[in-house]
Amino acid sequence: MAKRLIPLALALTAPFTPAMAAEQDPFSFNMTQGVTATSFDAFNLHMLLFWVCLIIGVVVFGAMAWSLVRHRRSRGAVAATFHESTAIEIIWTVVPALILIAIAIPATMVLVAENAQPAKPDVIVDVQGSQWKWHYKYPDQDISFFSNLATSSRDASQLGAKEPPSSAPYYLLNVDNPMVVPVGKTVQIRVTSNDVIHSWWVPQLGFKTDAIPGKINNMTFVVSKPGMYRGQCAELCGAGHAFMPIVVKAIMPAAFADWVQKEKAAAAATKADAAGPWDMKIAMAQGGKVYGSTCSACHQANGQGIKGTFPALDGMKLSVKDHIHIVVHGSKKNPAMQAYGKQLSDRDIAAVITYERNSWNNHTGDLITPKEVEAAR
Ligand code: HEC
Ligand SMILES: [Cu+2]
Repeated sequence: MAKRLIPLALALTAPFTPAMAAEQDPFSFNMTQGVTATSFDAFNLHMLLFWVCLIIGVVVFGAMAWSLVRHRRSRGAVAATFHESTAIEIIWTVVPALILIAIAIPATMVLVAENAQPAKPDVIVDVQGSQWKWHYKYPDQDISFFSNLATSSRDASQLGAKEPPSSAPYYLLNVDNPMVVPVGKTVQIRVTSNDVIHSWWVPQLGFKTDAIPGKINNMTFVVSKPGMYRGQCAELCGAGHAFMPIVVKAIMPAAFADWVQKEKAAAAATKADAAGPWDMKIAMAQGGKVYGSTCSACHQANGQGIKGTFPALDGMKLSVKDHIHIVVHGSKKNPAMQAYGKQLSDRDIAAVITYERNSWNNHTGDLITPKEVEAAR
């Protein structure tokens, strides 16, 4: 018995050895300390309460064990027969009440501190949840982009019972475009939703913020060290709930400034491209990308859809006109098929429709132009 207990005891103490405290440690049973003041506060509160609970446990179980041993029958103990003790009733009501009040004070202080909003944050990010991706907009920097589940995770999620391949690290926790924030700066996020309730949750930042249609929830944080911090939507929001992870990439302010410049240049390049040449090859390449990030969650990479839920696009008989219409304006019958006119550019829509009409067993040869899409808006 003792022999078996030793490895168990070692396993239990292992998480407390410094070597094991490393990030992403699967044997670390404690909650993350995180990288923001909020998460530090939450962690310290958690440890304080942990010790309070431990002491209460030791006192209660100690008293029980002592009584059992002390008043055992072999010692000739005779049970007392008294009923009702006002003194005891008062003690076991008042003492826990005092403990609860004592706990409530630091807990409330953490909650209040967490919700304090600074007058002037360094960076503002508008976060919008939608089925099933996040949209990030930096109003002051004039940057905005969608953050979709990474294609490697998307493809691996379609393997059925097979293990995801090693080419899909951070399976279901990786995105194509992470939210980027500067380390050491005050970042305010303003969270809302485009459809149903989502919740923006990154454990290492120390909070969850609900994304509610028609309402904006603010949250402020300062990330203390560079890194990739991963989270997920934390409000059940439909079939793709597990497929809208969150990745926050925290980088030094100088690198952040570079990133802002790069994003701006890329946006300008896309704008310039919009006037550039348009042919089957360009449309298919761009369409494949848009399809992989935006459409394959439902219609699947192989165009087969999911029987009874999302229609197959492989072998579809849609006219060009109807095809453009449903992608731009969405489906009245089934809101899962959103109006992508609001989310994608004319070029992206023309590309993805061209891609759908010329992939799998579809060989229509139709090349849709951005002009046709614009006309259908
Ligand atoms: C959230 C799930 C979802 C996503 C993402 C999605 N669709 Fe759909 N799509 C649907 C559903 C559901 C329908 C069926 C609508 C109906 O019954 O009216 C549909 C229908 C369609 C149809 C009509 C098929 C037919 O044969 O009538 C086309 C074309 C289509 N989608 C293209 C796209 C494109 C292009 C994208 C990406 C830009 C996309 N879809 C993304 C759910 C989705
Ligand atoms: Cu969600």
